[in-house]
Amino acid sequence: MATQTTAPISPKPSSMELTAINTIRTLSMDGVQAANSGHPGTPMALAPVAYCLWQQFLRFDPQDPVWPNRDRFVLSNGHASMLLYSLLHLTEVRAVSKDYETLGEVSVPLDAIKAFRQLNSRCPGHPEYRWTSGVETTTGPLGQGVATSVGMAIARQWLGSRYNRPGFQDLFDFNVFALCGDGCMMEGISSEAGSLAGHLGLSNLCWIYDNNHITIEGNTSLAFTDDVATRFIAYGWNVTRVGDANDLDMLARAFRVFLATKDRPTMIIVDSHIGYGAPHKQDTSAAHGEPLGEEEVRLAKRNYGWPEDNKFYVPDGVYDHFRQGIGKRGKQLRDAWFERIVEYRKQYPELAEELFRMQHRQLPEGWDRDLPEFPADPKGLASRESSAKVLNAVAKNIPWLIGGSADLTPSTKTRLTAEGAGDFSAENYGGRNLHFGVREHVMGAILNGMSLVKLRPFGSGFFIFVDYMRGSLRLSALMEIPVIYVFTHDSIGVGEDGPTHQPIEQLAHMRAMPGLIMIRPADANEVTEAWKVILKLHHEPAVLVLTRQALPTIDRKRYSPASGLARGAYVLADPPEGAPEVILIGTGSEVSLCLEAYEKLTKEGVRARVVSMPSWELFDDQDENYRESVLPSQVKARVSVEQASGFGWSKYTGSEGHNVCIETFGASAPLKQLLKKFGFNAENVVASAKSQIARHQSRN
Ligand SMILES: Cc1ncc(C[n+]2csc(CCOP(=O)(O)OP(=O)(O)O)c2C)c(N)n1
Ligand SMILES: [Mg+2]
Repeated sequence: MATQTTAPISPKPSSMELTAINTIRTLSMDGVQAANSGHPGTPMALAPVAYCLWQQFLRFDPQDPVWPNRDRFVLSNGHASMLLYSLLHLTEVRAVSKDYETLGEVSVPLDAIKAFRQLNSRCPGHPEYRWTSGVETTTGPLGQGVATSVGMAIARQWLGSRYNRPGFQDLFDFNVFALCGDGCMMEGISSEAGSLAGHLGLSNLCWIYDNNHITIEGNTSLAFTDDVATRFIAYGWNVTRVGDANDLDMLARAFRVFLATKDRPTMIIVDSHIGYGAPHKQDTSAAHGEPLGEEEVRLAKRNYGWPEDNKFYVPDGVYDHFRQGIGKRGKQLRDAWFERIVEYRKQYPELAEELFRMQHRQLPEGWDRDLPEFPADPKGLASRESSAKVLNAVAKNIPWLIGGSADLTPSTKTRLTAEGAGDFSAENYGGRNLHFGVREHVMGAILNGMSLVKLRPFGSGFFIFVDYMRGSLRLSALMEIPVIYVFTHDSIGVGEDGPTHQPIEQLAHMRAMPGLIMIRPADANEVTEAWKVILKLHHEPAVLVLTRQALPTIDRKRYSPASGLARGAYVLADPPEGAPEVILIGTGSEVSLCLEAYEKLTKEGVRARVVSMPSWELFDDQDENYRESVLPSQVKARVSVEQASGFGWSKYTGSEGHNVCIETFGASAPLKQLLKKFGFNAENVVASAKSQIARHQSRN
């Protein structure tokens, strides 16, 4: 039985401040109660923290929630979503269209709060970017929000470095605030993020840690006794404490300390009481993730001096109070910024044009003018090598295409070499080559943060380690943002490194993820075409899967042009005469093997077709006629060839087709031996093709 530990309401706030804070609390409680599910306790506890930040400090214009130089607020403890929805509602944040136009209507009307967690409500269980204007990033998987905030802070430093000019020193000077809890602090990604943010000295970054000692299973003493302050001091952060979440003066002081700190990120550790004011549930895990219950809601409201039976009650003057605070300040700042931009455009027309395009996710004129074409070459080059050439050809023309690797740039070949590209560091925020260190998980989240600020970020690594960053990558897809992932060492082609480094099920993983475009090009010219597709994406993250080993550059005079890549799959070779008896479908490094088998089959008079299928997703997007023209339904003899798990291939080969694939964890040996062991040679593909033809003939 919980003890009655209700702390007294702090006498410090003015009555209007307290009314506003309690409105946030009670809206949150009522929303959760109406849904009969959700997390009431943390919004109740953190209402004063969020109130103080938004009302006094946040440079955010509710009427234009996409103004580029706005401060970013990230709710990393996304389960406390009602806190954010209450703020968005009370500050009357406007809805924004997909084309970034502000609409007249509010983003979160009271009815949406009443429909918290119901189908199509603007208030889903956890905050979702692209669904609710004013939500800066999707949060819910703990740790992702704080990690993403680092990307936003990096993006702002980069923007400042490139676009702040004499007379416009503060064109980009926004701050990034992230509110987080014990869960975020426990997740490993927050350590990766804190470590890198400290290293980079991101003084525009402020995390507010809700130190309430409660998680789902009970008190944090069950599993978490870190000295968080010391941990972050060790990361190079400025750490400050507020002993009472209700103490607006101390909170304001802490935010001022943050603003005055110019050489490192700041963490404000705030002690709070989850379920603040609920007589039986305060300070218990019961307040974390279940509705308080009608009676407890009533008692908590009584504690706040609130009308007990009023639901979704916004007292007179509350909206106006926010209008006079964050509303007025935000609008002034926003209007002044846009006035400056008019001047900026006069003095720096080219930079202003860049900004406009970037902020609308457009590409510069002529971005693709230097794309390389590769001559046929039986020896060829690794797709990581051709990709390096293409990447640098486009990066030259797209200044805000920036990225890096988790300590593998020499292997992934993603270094930008254009003049002045440089390295991003605490001493040079204008660098375009980022060093994420050996931190894949946070690399993904940082890319998300940079993309949310509208840079065009890419990150690279070994394909196998996509497993370490899947959580972040999933959020790129869920948020529908065009982050670019470049993964090399894509198969047993890595050879001697063995099973720990040989991707098997990773292609299937990526293909199962909605909203993601994966491309595994067959040769250098497909690499060029792949980048063309990727850079034009607006709403999908892309995964480019590349080889370590050399791939022949296919003779495009003899076989079809690589431009077919844009349709996901295309006929690369057909029988000299007549309809095909068998279709060989390959991706990436296996396409040239299919061609080799095709030549042998053709010599023997077998009518084979080769389909290069670099992207399932792009192919599935084509109309039925096209798909039928590539994979005619009457040709049932089909062989897929891919150095990975066969999972999913029956979608194209049919349940009676054959998949040359790998269903174990690979092996450590020179590639030649591996190809033999796993049957990736022309003889095996030819034999598979013939047995397919025989099998399906015997059925007719
Ligand atoms: C990666 C991840 N793991 C698990 C969860 C499920 N979960 C949601 S909230 C929570 C406990 C969070 O505790 P804390 O951050 O202290 O939040 P508080 O209850 O104090 O608001 C857990 C385990 C999650 N959302 N994300
Ligand atoms: Mg907690």
